[in-house]
Amino acid sequence: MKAAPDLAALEHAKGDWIGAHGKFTALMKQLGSLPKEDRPAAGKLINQAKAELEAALASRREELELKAALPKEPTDFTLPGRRRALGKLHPLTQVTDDIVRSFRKIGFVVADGPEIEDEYHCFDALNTPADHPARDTQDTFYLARLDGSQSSAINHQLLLRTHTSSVQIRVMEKQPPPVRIVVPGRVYRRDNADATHNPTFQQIEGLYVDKGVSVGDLKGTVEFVFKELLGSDVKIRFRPHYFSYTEPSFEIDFSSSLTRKMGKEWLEIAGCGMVHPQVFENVGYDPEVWTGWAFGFGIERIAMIRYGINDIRLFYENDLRFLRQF
Ligand code: 2NM
Repeated sequence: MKAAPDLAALEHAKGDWIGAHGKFTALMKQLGSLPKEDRPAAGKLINQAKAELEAALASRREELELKAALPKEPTDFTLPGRRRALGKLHPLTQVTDDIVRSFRKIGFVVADGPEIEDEYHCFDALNTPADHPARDTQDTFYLARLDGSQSSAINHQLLLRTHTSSVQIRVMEKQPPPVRIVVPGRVYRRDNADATHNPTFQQIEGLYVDKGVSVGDLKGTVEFVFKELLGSDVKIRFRPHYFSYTEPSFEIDFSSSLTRKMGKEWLEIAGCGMVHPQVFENVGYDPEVWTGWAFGFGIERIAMIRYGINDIRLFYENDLRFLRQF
């Protein structure tokens, strides 16, 4: 047993000695041919020897199993290490980080808030009237009421936020001016997915509140950030628009070598405006004292323009062949 060179040999030896056809079994069978008075002593001896043999078997098995688990060759410590594959950030996270980095350079801080919002912070506080199409159940994911109460003056109906402006309301409710924040985050709309729509997407909105803030500050800031993001040849243009929470409101177009590559001079890229006095009233800021601007844009759209991606759904399919390119 002790001499068995490997586990197979050990098993073989075990069979020779204590298997059904082994030597011990044969010995036990011969007990019957001994005189009756000698049988107990002989049986005891045989069992003792068998127990010793089994102990030897177990200890050799342990040795051999340990040996089998060790590497066959000595370790070569001069071999190059095996590098663990590193993950990386999702392209949308990379673009978000870039946008945030640009805003931080000019004194903005990041604010965060809930994705499950109430109707008040998502719409009412933003001067969006109850009959505004953005509040339509067709466009918004409403959650079932928990308590069925509708008596409160504030509209607590829960929904998935349709924009991150709700976070800006929450920040203004909590802190006095001045405010200089950007709010990146996931938003939800009841859209069917196609090449340019997805029911959830990422947005970044900015808010600047201080005394004497002008449209000139807004345009200068937007131009700085888009030059950082999309190249120093970027030009910005404002077109009049309507948002209920800003007055005046604008849509922002940009033009650069990127837009010309896409066969257009101007591409719509964001919305913005001067914060509506009613919004300031709603959060307890005196609109006679404070002025401010806000803007918002979709992060997927920036990423698509920057990387030449033609289908928004690619960002949400988790196909590594797509994701590894960034
Ligand atoms: C946009 C366009 C224009 C906006 C307004 C506000 C707030 F909270 F100050 F009222 N937050 N974000 C805003 C204004 C967002 O996104 C296209």
